[in-house]
Amino acid sequence: MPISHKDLWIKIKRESKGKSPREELRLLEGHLVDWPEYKGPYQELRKKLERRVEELRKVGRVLASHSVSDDPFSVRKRGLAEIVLVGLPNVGKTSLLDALTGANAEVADYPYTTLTPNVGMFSLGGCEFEIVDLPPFPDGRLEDVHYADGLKEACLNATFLCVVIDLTADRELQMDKLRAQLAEMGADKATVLIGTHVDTVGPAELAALRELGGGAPVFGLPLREGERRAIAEAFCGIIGKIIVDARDPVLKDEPVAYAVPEGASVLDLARQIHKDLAGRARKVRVWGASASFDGQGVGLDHVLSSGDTVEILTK
Ligand SMILES: Nc1nc2c(ncn2[C@@H]2O[C@H](COP(=O)(O)OP(=O)(O)OP(=O)(O)O)[C@@H](O)[C@H]2O)c(=O)[nH]1
Ligand SMILES: [Mg+2]
Repeated sequence: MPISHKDLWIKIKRESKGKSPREELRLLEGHLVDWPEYKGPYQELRKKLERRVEELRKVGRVLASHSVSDDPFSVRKRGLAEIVLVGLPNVGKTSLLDALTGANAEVADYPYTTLTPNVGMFSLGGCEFEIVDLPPFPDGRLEDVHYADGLKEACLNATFLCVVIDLTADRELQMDKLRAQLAEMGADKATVLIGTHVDTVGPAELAALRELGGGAPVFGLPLREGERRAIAEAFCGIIGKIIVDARDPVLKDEPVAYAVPEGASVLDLARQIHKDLAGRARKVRVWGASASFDGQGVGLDHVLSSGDTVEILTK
């Protein structure tokens, strides 16, 4: 009785788990040599494996031959901060990138899906952060993967790290493995924690992740309503900024979020919105924590708080 294509796929996935890309390439090449002659779904599966093998070979070539200028791990910084996603294989790093940035990077129930960094911009109004989805940290030791130098380069260059933990697996073990490898690199940076698979395990597991975070902000995937904003606020907190909303008092349309330095005044915000706005401002009204009451009239020197909404009237 031949093995069904489904069982064959499960077997290959199980064998690939935790393997480095080089080991996985060897494994898949071996399977393709012995591939059954059956048609239909076996042929589909074969095509899938061939695509994967081609990708693994390409990455091997790129990494073997890269020069400083085309190093895929050397990412040009854009936006307010460059944040790298760090996690063990198959925990949901690329899913997080896609959810935050709308990128359409490949997500698969397969370890080492990502072999070179995927980059996207996470935007919230006028606040933009660069998110770099890295290939996985290995389950074992850093030197087990051929791209260890790239991981180190990306982590050392990043503004800070976002550690991604699969809540269906052992949280503590994942944290220990990642911390050990980050310490080995000397990448002792501020972090935000993201627990994935909250839809499977429930919010209590996410709350338990807080105990491991040592005070780091913690969020979950799938993202909940309003979580993009909360994540952007946490990112801003790490770089000493707050998010305030500016609303056009004439159009009364949706407010636009801006990141301003902590302690910034209305004047600072006005300059950020438009270089001429501060000079033309006639009246300012504020809603939120810095206002004594909703819609309080304030001067340009009024110091803003996180989450304030500001209207700057020019006539
Ligand atoms: N239900 C559920 N599935 C998720 C979640 N996050 C990720 N997944 C699934 O987990 C699998 C792995 O997700 P990826 O985003 O590719 O994981 P990764 O960490 O980028 O994987 P590598 O690049 O291989 O290290 C995919 O099948 C995803 O659909 C989640 O929050 N909930
Ligand atoms: Mg990935």
